[in-house]
Amino acid sequence: MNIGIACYPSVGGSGILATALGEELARRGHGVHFFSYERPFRLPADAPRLHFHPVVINEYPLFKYPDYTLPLSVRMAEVSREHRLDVLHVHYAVPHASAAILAKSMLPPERQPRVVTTLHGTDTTLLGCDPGYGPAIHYALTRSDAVTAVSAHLKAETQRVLGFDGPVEVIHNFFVPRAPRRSREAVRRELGLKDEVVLLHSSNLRPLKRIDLLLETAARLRPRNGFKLVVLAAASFAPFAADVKRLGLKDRVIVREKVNEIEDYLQIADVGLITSETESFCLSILEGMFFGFPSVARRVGGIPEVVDNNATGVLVSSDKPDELARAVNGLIQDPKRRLAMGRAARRAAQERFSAEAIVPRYEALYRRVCGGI
Ligand code: GMT
Repeated sequence: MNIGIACYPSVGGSGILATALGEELARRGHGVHFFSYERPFRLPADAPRLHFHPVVINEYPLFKYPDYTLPLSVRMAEVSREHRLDVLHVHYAVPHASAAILAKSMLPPERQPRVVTTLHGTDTTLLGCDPGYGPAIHYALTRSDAVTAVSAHLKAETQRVLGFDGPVEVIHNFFVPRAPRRSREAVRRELGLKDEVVLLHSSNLRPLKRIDLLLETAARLRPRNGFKLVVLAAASFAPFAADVKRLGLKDRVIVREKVNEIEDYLQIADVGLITSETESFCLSILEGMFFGFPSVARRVGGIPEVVDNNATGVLVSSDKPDELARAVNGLIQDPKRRLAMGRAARRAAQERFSAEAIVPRYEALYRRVCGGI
C-alpha cells in the first residue's frame, strides 16, 4: 500500500511513534510518505520506500500568524494524487486531521485516500476542551475513515470531552530501541557519574509534566549523594533553574536539552521518574522498559495500561512529593528489586508493545478502511 503520514517532527512521543511506524511499514514493503514542516528527527535519510515531503510555509505581511493547515493540506493532496496514496494516517489531530480531510475533498473520488486519525493525548485532553478547537476536532474525527487512540483511557476521554460517539480503536504505542551511538562508559564520563543511582526524566517540560513536583520529589531522596537526576528536556530548562538552586539540587540534577540520541542516556538509567498530571500513555516509560529499567509514575491517565504496579514499575496514587520520594527511595535502596522489575519491564515491553505486536494492527486497519486491498 501507499501510506502518507503527517506528524510533528520534533522530539515528542507522537512524532517518535509516527516515525517508527513509517519505518516499520516501509520495511514491510509499503511506500511511506511523511509530511511535516521539518524532517522528523528520527527519520532515516536513505531508507528504501521512505519519503519525506516538506511543507513550505511562506510569510505574508497580512498574516499576523502564519497558517500551516492549508499548505499541509495542499501538499497532502498533491502527493496523494502523484503517488496514489491509499491512506493518509495523521498523528495528533490538530491540525493534521483537518488538513487531511481538506486534502481528501480536494481530490476526485477515485483518487481520495482514506483518512486514519490517531489521537495521542492533549489533542483530546487539552485542545478538545478549547472552544476554539473542540468543534473542529470533533468534525475531523467524524469525517475520518477510522480513529485510533493510544490507550483505552484516551478513548474514554475522547468520548467524554469531545462527545465523540463514533468508533475508536485502541492501539497502544510501540517503541523500537536503536543501538546507542556511544558506549555506556562514554556517557557516564560525560555526565560525571560515580556510583550514584541514575534517575531519568524525559519530557517537554510543559506544565502538565509537573517539573515542580519532580524537583520537590528529588529534594526528598536519601541519601542525598546516592542519586543523580538526569533530565532530557525537549524545551529550555532555564525556567526551573531557580527551583533547582532553592532546593539545593545543583549538584544532583543534570540537564541535557533537545537530545536526539535518547538511547545513549536510556542505556545508563536505573529508574525513570514521571510526575505528570496526566499522560495518555507515556512513551518515555516504555522507552525505559525496553532498556530494562522501571519507572515510578503517578497512577494517572493511561499509565496503568503500560505499567503493572510493583511488577514492571511503581505507581503512586498521590501528588505528594513525600509519597513519590518514598517509592523512588524504595527502588534506590533495593537494587535487587529494581533489577528484577527492570527485567520484567523489558519482557512486558517486548511482549505487548513491540513493533511485531502493534504494527500488524495498523496494517489490518488500513486494509479494512480500504475495503480489503
Ligand atoms: O499530547 C502531548 O502532550 C504531546 C504528545 C507528543 O507528541 O509527545 O504526547 C502524547 O502522545 C504520546 C505518544 O502517544 C504519549 O506517550 C503521551 O502520553 C501523550 N501526552 C499526554 O497525554 C500528555
